Amino acid sequence: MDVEGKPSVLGYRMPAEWEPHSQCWIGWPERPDNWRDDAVYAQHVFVKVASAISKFEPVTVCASASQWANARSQLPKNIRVVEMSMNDSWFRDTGPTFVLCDRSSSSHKPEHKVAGIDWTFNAWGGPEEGCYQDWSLDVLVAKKILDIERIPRFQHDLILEGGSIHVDGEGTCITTEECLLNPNRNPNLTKEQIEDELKMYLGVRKVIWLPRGLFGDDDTNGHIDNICCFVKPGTVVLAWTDDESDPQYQRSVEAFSVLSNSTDACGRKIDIIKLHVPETLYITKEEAEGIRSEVSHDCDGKPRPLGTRLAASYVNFYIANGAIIAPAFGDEKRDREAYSVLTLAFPNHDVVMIEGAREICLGGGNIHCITQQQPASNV
Ligand code: KQY
Repeated sequence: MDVEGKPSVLGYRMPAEWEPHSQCWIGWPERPDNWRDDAVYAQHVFVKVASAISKFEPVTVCASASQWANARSQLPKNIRVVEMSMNDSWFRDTGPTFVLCDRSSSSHKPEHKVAGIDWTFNAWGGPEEGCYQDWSLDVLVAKKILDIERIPRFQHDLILEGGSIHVDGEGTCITTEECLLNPNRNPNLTKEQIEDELKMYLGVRKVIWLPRGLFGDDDTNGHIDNICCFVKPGTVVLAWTDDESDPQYQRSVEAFSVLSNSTDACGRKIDIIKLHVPETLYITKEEAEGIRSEVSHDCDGKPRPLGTRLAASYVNFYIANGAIIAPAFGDEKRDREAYSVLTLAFPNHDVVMIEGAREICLGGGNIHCITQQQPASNV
């Protein structure tokens, strides 16, 4: 059911990811021009991610009609598998951004405490610059999820993906100029107009703009969820490198400088925890050869040639109820360091590192990008 009006005016706000969830939504990967070897390796890692999350909160995995039986057979019984068509499986970006109305002071008491924003999706940049040409099924994902759950939907014409925003639940949003001001998203809107929409829809009072996202995150034009995220109000983790010769260095320094000169919506200075990126990873010959677009021309996915640097970052983790589900890249030193940094940053959460997350990275994102939390309504 569609709702008229702006979420914040009706008392809704986007909760922080660490607030309680009723479940997590994940799509099932299958397109052979994005996921190598007909997605078999990606599917194994999606199973690991879904299984890890399901130890902490309910998980629903959505799979196409032709993949439903395969997904069902690979996923543990405690995970619900529902049939849903899609062009690819990035539910952070195609799923709804859930909002919650929990303010006891709100004069407006909506019938539903949880609602969802259905942003407009153009496959990360439209026909010229996006990741594929046909996203007609992706644009229905948010609506289908909200329908399944009988949750009201706010439709928005703004082109925006969930991976391009992070909130602290207390009025602050962080995003990147590289993505949200990219002419391939909303060329007719000014920065101020985009900021106003974020305020009205997410219920935030302040937007902090980092200039750029992670080096090499070209699929998304620098989503925030690969470079920086809140771990609690007033504190962020920031993807970092000590290697001054790495093009990532300037990006991290730039972001550090903006954050350290910013205050959040409550007037707090921002504490920054550095989270070093893994050793630089590149697409191998074997991996490139397994991607269908590299061997035939009947697929419309963005090419992923041998030698391309992967946009690998530990910041792309999911905050489940009581756990952090984070990528491990097989870099022993940095994986261990990431585990320690995240354990200190989230003292009340278990940290679960998912081996083999490189497979998700090969598709252009990571664990945060493939998950979408639904907030609990009984709070
Ligand atoms: O970063 C994300 N939120 C999604 C990555 C999508 C990549 C598409 N190939």
